[in-house]
Amino acid sequence: MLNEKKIVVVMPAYNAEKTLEKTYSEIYRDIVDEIILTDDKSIDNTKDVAKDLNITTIVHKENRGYGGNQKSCYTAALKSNADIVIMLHPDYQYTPKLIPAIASMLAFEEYDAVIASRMLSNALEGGMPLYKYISNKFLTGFENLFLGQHLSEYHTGFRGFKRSVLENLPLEDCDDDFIFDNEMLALVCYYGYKIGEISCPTKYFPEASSINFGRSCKYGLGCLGVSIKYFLAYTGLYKSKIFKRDAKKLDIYADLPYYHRTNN
Ligand SMILES: Nc1nc2c(ncn2[C@@H]2O[C@H](COP(=O)(O)OP(=O)(O)O)[C@@H](O)[C@H]2O)c(=O)[nH]1
Ligand SMILES: [Mg+2]
Repeated sequence: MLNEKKIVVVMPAYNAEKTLEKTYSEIYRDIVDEIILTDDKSIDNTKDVAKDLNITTIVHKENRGYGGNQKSCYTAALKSNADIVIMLHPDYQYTPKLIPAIASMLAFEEYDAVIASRMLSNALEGGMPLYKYISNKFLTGFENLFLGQHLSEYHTGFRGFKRSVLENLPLEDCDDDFIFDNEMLALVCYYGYKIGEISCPTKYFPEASSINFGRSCKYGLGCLGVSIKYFLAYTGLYKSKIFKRDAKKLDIYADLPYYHRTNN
């Protein structure tokens, strides 16, 4: 708890058995009330490593993709009565030691959403491939222009949200693949929530980065599309699916395939 707010860390996992324990061991438990991992039908033993660590574990029956996995993360966190939800990748790419910093920005109500930015830190020194660095800079410039923001990046996988953001955004209608992250941030802006940033060291090593050049290109093009759709919706010219008034929110009453539950 922090400022009487329940803090829940969610981890969207896919083949994270090698890095999960190390990531988990660096989570500062004094303020984190619960940790939830959603396993998107990994082909390794992620779910049992999570269970052995006594992490609340959900295992998808089918592989849904990174966005689909996050939908389960946030639904589970809302079901657990989280006030503050922090997404941390279990691939040990982002340092868990900054969870208290992110949590305090949200728990003391200064911000509605927080992103931990690699671009304010050591992205290249941390081993981010040059093509990803350049694309990140380009996409960030493009998105800032179309979304009217001043963010240092839109592509980090280390983020925190207040409960109300997860309840109000139409996340169910967002994509099930990687572009989910970008759609979600665009919606955060569209709904007028306040976004804070902190700098965050990052590390690139084989287990922490599996996305290849082809998938990165697809993601990059998707980001350009999200910015343009945002702009069209904002100016009232055309509202695409996620920007429509009746776009679907997460269903907090949905049944989730729990594999292991902690008692807290
Ligand atoms: N659900 C799902 N998640 C995936 C898949 N591939 C990667 N991920 C997750 O997506 C996140 C980002 O992928 P990663 O390979 O680490 O990308 P990078 O760090 O941006 O180079 C990680 O938390 C992975 O566990 C997939 O096919 N399905
Ligand atoms: Mg990674």
